[in-house]
Amino acid sequence: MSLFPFLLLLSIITSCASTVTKEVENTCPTIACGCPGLNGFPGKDGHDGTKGEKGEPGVGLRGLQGPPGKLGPPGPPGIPGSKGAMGPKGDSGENAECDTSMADLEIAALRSELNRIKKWLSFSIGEEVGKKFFLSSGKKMSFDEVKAHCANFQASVATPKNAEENRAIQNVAKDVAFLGITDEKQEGHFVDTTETEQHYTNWNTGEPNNVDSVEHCVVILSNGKWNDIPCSNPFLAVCEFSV
Ligand SMILES: [Ca+2]
Ligand SMILES: [Ca+2]
Repeated sequence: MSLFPFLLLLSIITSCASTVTKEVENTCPTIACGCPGLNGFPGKDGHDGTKGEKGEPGVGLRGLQGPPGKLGPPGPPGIPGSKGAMGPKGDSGENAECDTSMADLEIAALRSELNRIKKWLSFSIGEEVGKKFFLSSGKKMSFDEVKAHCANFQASVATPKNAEENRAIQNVAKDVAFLGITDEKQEGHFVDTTETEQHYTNWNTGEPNNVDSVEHCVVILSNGKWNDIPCSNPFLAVCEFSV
């Protein structure tokens, strides 16, 4: 066998190897010398990088505001607030006039009833003259006791200011009775129980005589005439009531 072809092939390989060695040394890509390889698979994703800074607002137009959302469910009741200050008194109600009318009717009814009672009393034991009504308890007592007795009934001792009243007291008493007239504070100066001078008088003959200088009270006799007597003597109590 001839060695020529073998030597020729060896020469080519050596030449090529020499050329490759030189190009590698000259950073020549290996691909220039051989067939290109297949591309490898993509590598795995890397880890997320750090969050970047907030960017600048965009320059586009802002969109229109959307419609309001649906009404949410009612919340739980809140804590009761503190009590407020009391307000001013209100106006009278519509029934005030009605109440007043009822009160007027009741007063009118009471007055009517009172007048009926007064007529019964006048018919039996009392006497009414003008705005005075005279009544006797039929009891005899001292002048101070008569004053207290009448005051106990919101009345005063009968004191005639004219002949008509004197006649009414005479009719009620039917006996000797005290009048609300004295000269205890100043002898001979007769005043009524309010210390007002007594102008009307109806003295009996020879009176007032102030016997023994102790007669400082006044009584009405059965004939309607007056006599001054000691205040401590007991006589009928006749009281006068305002009507
Ligand atoms: Ca006297
Ligand atoms: Ca006398």
